[in-house]
Amino acid sequence: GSAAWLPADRWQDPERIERWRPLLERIEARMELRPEGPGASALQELVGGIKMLTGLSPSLTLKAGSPLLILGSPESAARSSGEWNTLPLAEEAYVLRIKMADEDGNQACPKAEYAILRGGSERGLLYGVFALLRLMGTQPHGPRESDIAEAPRNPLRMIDQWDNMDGSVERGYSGGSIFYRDNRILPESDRIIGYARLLASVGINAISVNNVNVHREETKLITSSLLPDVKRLSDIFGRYGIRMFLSANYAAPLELGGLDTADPLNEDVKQWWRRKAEEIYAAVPELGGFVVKADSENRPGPFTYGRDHADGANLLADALAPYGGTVMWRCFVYDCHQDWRDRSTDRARAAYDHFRDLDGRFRDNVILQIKNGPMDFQVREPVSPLFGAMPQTNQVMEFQIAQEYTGQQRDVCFLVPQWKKSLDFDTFLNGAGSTVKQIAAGKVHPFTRSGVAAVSNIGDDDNWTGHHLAQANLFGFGRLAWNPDLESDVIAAEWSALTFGVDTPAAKFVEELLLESWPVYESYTAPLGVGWMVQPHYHYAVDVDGYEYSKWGTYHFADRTGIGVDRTMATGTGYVGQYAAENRDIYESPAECPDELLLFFHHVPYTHVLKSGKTVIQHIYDSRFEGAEKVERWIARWRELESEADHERFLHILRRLEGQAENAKQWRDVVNTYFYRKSGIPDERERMLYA
Ligand code: BDP
Repeated sequence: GSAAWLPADRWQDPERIERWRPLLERIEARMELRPEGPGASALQELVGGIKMLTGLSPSLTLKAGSPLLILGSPESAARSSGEWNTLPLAEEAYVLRIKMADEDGNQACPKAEYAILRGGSERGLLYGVFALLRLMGTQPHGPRESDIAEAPRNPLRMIDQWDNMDGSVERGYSGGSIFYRDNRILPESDRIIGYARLLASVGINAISVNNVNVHREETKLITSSLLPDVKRLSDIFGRYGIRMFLSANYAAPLELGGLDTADPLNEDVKQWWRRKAEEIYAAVPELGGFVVKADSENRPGPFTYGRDHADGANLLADALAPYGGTVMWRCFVYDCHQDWRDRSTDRARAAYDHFRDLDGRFRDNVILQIKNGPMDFQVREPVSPLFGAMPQTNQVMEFQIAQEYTGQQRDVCFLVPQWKKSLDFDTFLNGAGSTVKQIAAGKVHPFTRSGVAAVSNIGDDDNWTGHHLAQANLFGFGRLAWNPDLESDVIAAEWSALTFGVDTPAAKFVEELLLESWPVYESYTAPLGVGWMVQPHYHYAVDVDGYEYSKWGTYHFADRTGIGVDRTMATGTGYVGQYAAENRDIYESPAECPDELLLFFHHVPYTHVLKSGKTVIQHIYDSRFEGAEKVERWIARWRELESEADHERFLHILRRLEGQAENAKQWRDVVNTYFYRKSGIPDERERMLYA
């Protein structure tokens, strides 16, 4: 469990070891080795990984030079020439060449001759080492001749912890924090180092280590008493090429500085942040900067002083600029105390309405961090219309790996296909091809900083993520952040092979299950993009009307004739108008709007016929039955694989699946009964007891 997808077990097949052996007995490293640098970690990971998988202990020679590793015969490697050798590499890039011996000789047992790994920097080398270990873990029959050149597509690949200093984790489903306990930062531990390794192994290069809701204790992270510990933490991540950020409290000048205002245009406030930044960077010179949640869900912000969010973000950006720091300013800004008053108060509109017109006013070291959808990490949402709509303002897209609304790591829900749906979405904001992934990569607008960020799903549970299978989401986010073109099935297959052994029946089944899991989760929960039918506050388990009459702006408007939120321009909230014409016209029309988002955009009668040919009401009934049945089938299949996985892991997954089956049945029964009572329309297939 705790090794997750990193090398943990010895290969059982001696032939596999033989095939790799020529590469694994001697390693020549060329670099200026710094004990605390990512180059040292790269060597450690490589040698440790080789030992773990094969039992071999490579002999190591170290020479000066640029980051380069030669595995196997350096004499043969020296003879090799080619692009890999001369290609100029970006800092985080690597090239890996594996050369096989006797290509046309011993086909039955081809052996490797040498491998060369070059990094654009020590970090590039580290990513290359992890890629090589991944190859070793996923190629069942030994090495293959390869020439791989890789560079990450997204400049920023960031993880946000929502950890609190009391040791709890907001929306954490895997135990407590690995970073804090009793309002103190924990000493260096295997967990913290292990986490840095896991993140680096999938190419993550930044992390924010405290909750975006910055309360009293966390506000003190930027004070002299805690900065030495912050530095210690930052050094651990630094060894793995990961830059650390802190979430900052917008009201810090009041809470720490004793000022009576946090007005971003006030000179004393500006001065306070400048001095604070000087103090912080004297202690932690490599700090990435701040993540800020302002004017959202009761957090303080510039609105209090009648200022806008460009004023607020620039205040902090100016303070951090002399040290190269960045402000990640979140756009999750909406009024959580309002009811639906008129069309302008549709919560889905809020981010765009608050930020769009501020384009061009933000400093260069500000990045707007925008949730993937306009609401809040629901099972299905359209892409946020703000993403890409501010050509002169740096942006990152924010995803949630923690399964807050997608089963809380009790139910399986592999989110890679959901994220890909967002990343592949064409916004048309700069003509066709303005996909989210291209915008995030900085290829559509002239962004100086951009990429993707995501809320972490780990805690101090032995297996990191509560549900074993939820590890696949952390792995998958990193892989996608590195290369958004990777297919979901490739990512699922990689993770399953690294976890359950390559080509094993357990790995194959888990791969299938992962790929089915998001559609299955969607099929037994809230239908057709409507969202929010969860228990208030907890967000797990069904409560159809739980949020219907509250002030959170999260409604489904089910009545006796129909359901859904009218967000059209013609008769609804006008939210649809925030999209480029190509998308707007599709969403505006109930006939063209994709089924899966129909109720997000339209209020329709229960008898409305979907593209699938079913009525909305029959779709609701059928899909809830199908989802619950599917989970039962997973359980039956998993039971057959009992001898294929280690017993503890087998049982753990079985128990979780059984819990999921219960949850799915409850959703099915509550949702179906509710809609039968509202609509009075019976199930065509008469599967329900109308008690
Ligand atoms: C919501 C969570 C809440 C977070 C908020 C956020 O329920 O705990 O603080 O998002 O992203 O999904 O700020």
